[in-house]
Amino acid sequence: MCSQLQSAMEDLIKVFHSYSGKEGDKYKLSKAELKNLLQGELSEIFLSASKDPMVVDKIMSDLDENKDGEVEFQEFVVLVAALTVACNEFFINAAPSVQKDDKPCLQDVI
Ligand SMILES: [Ca+2]
Repeated sequence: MCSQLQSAMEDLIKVFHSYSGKEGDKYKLSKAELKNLLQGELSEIFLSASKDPMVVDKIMSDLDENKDGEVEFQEFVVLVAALTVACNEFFINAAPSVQKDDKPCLQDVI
């Protein structure tokens, strides 16, 4: 059986591939695929992305380090890591007052 962290890593890969495999390069996210991933998986955080198409452009250009117009897994995990770090800081700061059934979520961070 996989450890918790290993299955989280596996999930990260699976989620990426389930969106990246829709068109073009199977292992890279096109802008449309990135938009679908943000809306499907991170909608609480990037809710405004659906209203403002420039938000997806901005995230795309921030993530696309090698400027090939697509986001590969390596570039994608940078976003996930940054969000996870922000979330961790929020948990640390909020820890003393947080109730068990009132856990902060990613959308409270941004
Ligand atoms: Ca790229």
